[in-house]
Amino acid sequence: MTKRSALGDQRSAAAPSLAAELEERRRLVEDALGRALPPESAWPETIHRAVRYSLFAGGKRIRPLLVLAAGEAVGASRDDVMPLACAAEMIHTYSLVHDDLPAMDDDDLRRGKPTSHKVFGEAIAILAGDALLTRAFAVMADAPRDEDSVRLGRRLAATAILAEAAGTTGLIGGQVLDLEAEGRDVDGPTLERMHRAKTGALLGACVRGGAVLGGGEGADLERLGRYASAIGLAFQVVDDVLDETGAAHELGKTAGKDARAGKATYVSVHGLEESRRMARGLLGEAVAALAPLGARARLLEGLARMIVERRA
Ligand code: GRG
Repeated sequence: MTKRSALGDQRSAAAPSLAAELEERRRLVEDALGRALPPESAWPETIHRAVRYSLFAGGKRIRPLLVLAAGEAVGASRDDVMPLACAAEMIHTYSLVHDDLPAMDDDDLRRGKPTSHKVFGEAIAILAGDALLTRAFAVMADAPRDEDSVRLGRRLAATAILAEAAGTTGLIGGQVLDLEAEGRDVDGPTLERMHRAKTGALLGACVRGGAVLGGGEGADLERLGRYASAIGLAFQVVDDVLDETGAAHELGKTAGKDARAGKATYVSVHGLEESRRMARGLLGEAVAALAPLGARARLLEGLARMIVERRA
């Protein structure tokens, strides 16, 4: 069977060397996430099993990779930005666990596995989401004893960026808009606002937060902010395209669910081809914003292409 990307072509998402570099960083993230959480055997075992079940269910780790790539773009070491990489993935996973609950999107399948509430029950799934959100900020606050005031300041600034993205003007606000939009006609600007808050805010925070935590300054931060804004929206446009065109076994979640639920998506509002055109346009904006950074932004550029050309 021929596999097609979200843009409808057969390009591979990442060149082999880039794919290997991303894979190396992904492994570092897996290790760091493993260390950032209590083991399954820690009391109370049930909650730690539930947290690890969702966090290690096979996510693509796009958000941590964006943090590491943003750090590299401003010359930071991986260790400098790893706390934010882990915290962002924990917040992302919490949002998926809660989004899948019967009171929200009511989904049975996530990352190719039964959802948390299907395995552990609703109460534990709610608490697992809460635990991930709480742990994320504990990880950000866990500064080495000898951390100097400049680094502490960066840590605080990155934490504020993350908190804002997770809060009522970001993830939560977008989810509220999404719930309120169900069964209603939604226009293009409202849909864009919803997507930017629900999905774009956290992705953007990974880039901007990674740059700030890594010591980026001035024009670099402004350029990375423009990149973050473009890929944040592009991610959800592509998700809408994949929901229309993808298969459940490729997506690891229920395909076509938004369309069946009568939810407004980029495809329902703008059509499939226009949505693909918009995704390409946003990719172009993201790549253009990176141009002055040269080779330092190579990974960020690769991730932008991966986001727009992905199949799941
Ligand atoms: C419950 C506070 C709260 C918010 C929920 C993020 C979200 C808001 C809902 C999740 C469902 C959804 C459609 C999210 C949009 C973002 C998205 C496409 C998430 C999937 O991200 P991937 O593809 O997933 O990076 P993996 O599993 O690879 O990490």
